[in-house]
Amino acid sequence: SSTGRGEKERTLGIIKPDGLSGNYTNRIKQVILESGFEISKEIVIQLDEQDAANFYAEHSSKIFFTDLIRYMTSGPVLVMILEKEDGVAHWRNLIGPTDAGKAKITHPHSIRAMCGIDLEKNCIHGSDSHQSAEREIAFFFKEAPLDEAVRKHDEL
Ligand code: RTP
Ligand code: MG
Repeated sequence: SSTGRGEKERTLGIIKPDGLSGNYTNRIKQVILESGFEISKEIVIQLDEQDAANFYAEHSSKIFFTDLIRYMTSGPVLVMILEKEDGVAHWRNLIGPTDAGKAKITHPHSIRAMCGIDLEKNCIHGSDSHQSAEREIAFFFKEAPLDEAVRKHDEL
């Protein structure tokens, strides 16, 4: 949901290992910028199994979980904070449906249609709600210095 008229909403995007190794980064960023998003932060990182399991904890009981963790740890990922009015909904719309194979038919202009392959290897992630976005942004970009100082002070 939007944060209000004229105000930007943050969301999280991840170019998954297949997107990065397939050299889709520049094309994806072009689509992002042309669609009116600002990329306010970005990092390239290699997730380990624990990171990926924590990030996708909501799927821990699914049959595809083990495959998902293997996929997300198969190489580095590029994590971005994206900002736009009603950013969460616009970003989900821009990446397209989870199954990239189907996206090629039903949403040919989506990012998943451009660089994904199937239900698993869909090349890009998008937060599914405002609340998820804030959790996921904190997961990758802990705004540490102040928070940490406050916590340490509270522990004294
Ligand atoms: P994401 O969280 O990565 O943006 O994807 P999503 O919301 O469209 O889909 P979600 O249900 O959250 O699934 C997370 C990721 O798990 C992989 N997946 N594999 N083999 C399968 O049945 C299956 N289903 C999902 C995909 O990589 C999906 O993006
Ligand atoms: Mg999801």
